[in-house]
Amino acid sequence: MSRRSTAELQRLDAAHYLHPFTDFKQLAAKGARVITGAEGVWLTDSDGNRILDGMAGLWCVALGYGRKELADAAYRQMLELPYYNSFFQCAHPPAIELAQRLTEVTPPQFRHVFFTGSGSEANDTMVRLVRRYWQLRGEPERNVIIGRWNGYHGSTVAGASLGGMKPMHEQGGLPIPGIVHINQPYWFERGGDLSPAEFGLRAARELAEKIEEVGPRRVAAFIGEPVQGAGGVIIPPETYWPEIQRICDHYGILLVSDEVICGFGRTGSWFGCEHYGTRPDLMPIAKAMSSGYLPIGGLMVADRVAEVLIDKGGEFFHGFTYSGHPAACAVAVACLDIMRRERVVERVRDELAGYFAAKWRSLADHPLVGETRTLGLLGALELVPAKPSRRFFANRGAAGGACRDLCVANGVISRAVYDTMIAAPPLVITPGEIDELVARVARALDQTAARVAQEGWS
Ligand code: PXG
Repeated sequence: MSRRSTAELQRLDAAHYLHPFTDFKQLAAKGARVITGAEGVWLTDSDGNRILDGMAGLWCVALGYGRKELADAAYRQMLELPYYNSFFQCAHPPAIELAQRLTEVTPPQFRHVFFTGSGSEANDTMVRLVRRYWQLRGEPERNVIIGRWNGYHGSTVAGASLGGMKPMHEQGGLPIPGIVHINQPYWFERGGDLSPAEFGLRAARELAEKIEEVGPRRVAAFIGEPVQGAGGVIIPPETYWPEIQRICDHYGILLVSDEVICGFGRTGSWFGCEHYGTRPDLMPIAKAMSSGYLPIGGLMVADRVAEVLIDKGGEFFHGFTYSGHPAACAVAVACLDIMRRERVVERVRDELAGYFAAKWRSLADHPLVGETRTLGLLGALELVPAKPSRRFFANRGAAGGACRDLCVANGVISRAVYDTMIAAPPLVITPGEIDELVARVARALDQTAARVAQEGWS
């Protein structure tokens, strides 16, 4: 698109462009990394460097870059019908087809979807729909939704409120009323002397305690990511989710499985809830649904909720201009078709997950690495000041930030959540590319260790 030099692009960027989750002044001083192209799992920047995308964009580019079939689907749809809405009793083929395709790949309780433009909008939709559901059930006082500290459910007012990112709350007078939080199932930080299995149960039982504290007749729903993504790839002990399901059933509250990251194969199952055996009533989805090629999200609604809304609901006063955007839907249909045809999810489950786990685990020998964990194609490394210990660095985040920059210098994108390093590559990565990813991260770890020693971080 542009033949401007890197310096010129950086100058214009600093002058005009406010980036998401960014310290504007700091970035303007440093200059943004400008990505100009990509193919497969490889990004190209404006200086011509090739970088292995260990984060699949932002956890979304499941099928990798350069998929002509997805571009063709968008192009064809844009010529045929670039836009029409689904308000006022209209519909169009791509949205209808996508709704039907989604019910084929999601768990059997889901036969309806509400489309949105993003994961945040999916979660806003969830809040409105859950509250409407309980009104219609004759229990309007059931309007409290329980989320988790350090969960992430988006950046809109409701999404950020459902999430448990305290720095986000502090900047915005959040959470909104009617949203409360329990602790996360983060054994590395909070497990103490408990085994992961014991800790998983204890963490889940905080939900029952919170329900009792709020009042069992006031709680509408619980929301959680099967594996917390943005919070640091926090893979809960296997005991956690079954106990959460039991508690939701016991109190009769709705279970919301936020599948924006875990959905569409990331964990080696189609949806994270299937890996953990829960039966959610609602599932926000987005990201890999279109492999990120066009923005789209949605809320899957289970029959027992949909039936109430449909039979008793009347008009639901909610929707977005781009709910079910035709081109985005056409791309998502093509994306799901490729996933099924190429057996992408099965390949993650049967071939790549084990390979990735073994390679990633080899990093546990590094002096800086206190724990490695993986599920499917999600990986995390905990950087620690001393082994064997689950103690964090005193200046939390410095080592992680350094490691992230050194990863890029070594030609691989990783993400640091404080001192947790993360990998979530495209699901089409090859074993050879996994070797390359891990080798590059290993080099970055060596250089980070040198930096830690030099700075005296402990
Ligand atoms: N739910 C979950 C579980 C997410 O991970 C959202 C909802 C919101 O989706 P939208 O499409 O509104 O962004 C997300 C988004 C990161 C990062 O740095 C993670 C997300 C978004 C941006 C950055 O890890 N997740």
